[in-house]
Amino acid sequence: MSAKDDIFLKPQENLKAFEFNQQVVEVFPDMIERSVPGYKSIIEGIGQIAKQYVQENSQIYDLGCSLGAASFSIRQGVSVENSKIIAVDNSKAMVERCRLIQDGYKFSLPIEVMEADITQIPIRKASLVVLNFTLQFLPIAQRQTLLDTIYQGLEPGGALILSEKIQMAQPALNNKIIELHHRFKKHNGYSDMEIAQKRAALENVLIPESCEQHMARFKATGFSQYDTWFQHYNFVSFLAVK
Ligand code: GEK
Repeated sequence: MSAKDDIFLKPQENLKAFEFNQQVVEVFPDMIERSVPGYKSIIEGIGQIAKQYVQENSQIYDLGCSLGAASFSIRQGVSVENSKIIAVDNSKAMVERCRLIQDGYKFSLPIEVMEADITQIPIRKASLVVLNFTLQFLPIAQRQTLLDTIYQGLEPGGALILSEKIQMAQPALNNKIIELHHRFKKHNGYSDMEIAQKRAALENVLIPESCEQHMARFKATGFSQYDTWFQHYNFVSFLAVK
């Protein structure tokens, strides 16, 4: 059990842009579960999808791994020869806590936790790449280049799982879905002020795109098959196969 997320509970006069710092690390599991509809199901699904796509003698990348929940789900279900997970995050606080958690468990699939910017690392011999709610934090201009790098590094038959908060293409419907998401957060114990302050802190930090934009990017990258495998309100997960 992680500590309860109360970061935006009190009114903040000088609201700063959201950062993945030590304060966030301390409450992260609680924060993500109470904020992202379907998070647990997606993590579980990633483990199941991994069983279908992870190959022997390959690498699995968990990009923007935070505390390594997706890696953990994959490690629990997959046992193949000579493969390993490379879990990457550019938040020092996240990486330190992730190492501590992952080192506490022994699975046949080893894990290497790296502190790095996911736009700066090579992707090699990959059978599975996971971007679980990470691409949305990159400037839009860098997103195609990252997908190209991932595609180049994937083995034939390898897969990319991309989970994102999305924006509906039609504004009226988009507003209704945002309202439903806010109700979901309220139901999970966040106050209106917490919801409003978090939203403001994420402005220009988390930049959502539409499903159509993600699909167009998969096509431009060259993926042979791609579609959604999960959606709850404006939270979607895609599977793309090389
Ligand atoms: C999970 N995948 O629990 N390079 C490396 N890491 C980055 C970068 C970057 N350029 N930009 C952001 N991050 C996780 C949840 S959280 C999603 C992912 C959320 C990292 C950032 O430090 C943070 O840990 C993560 O991406 C996003 O399955 O909190 O909404």
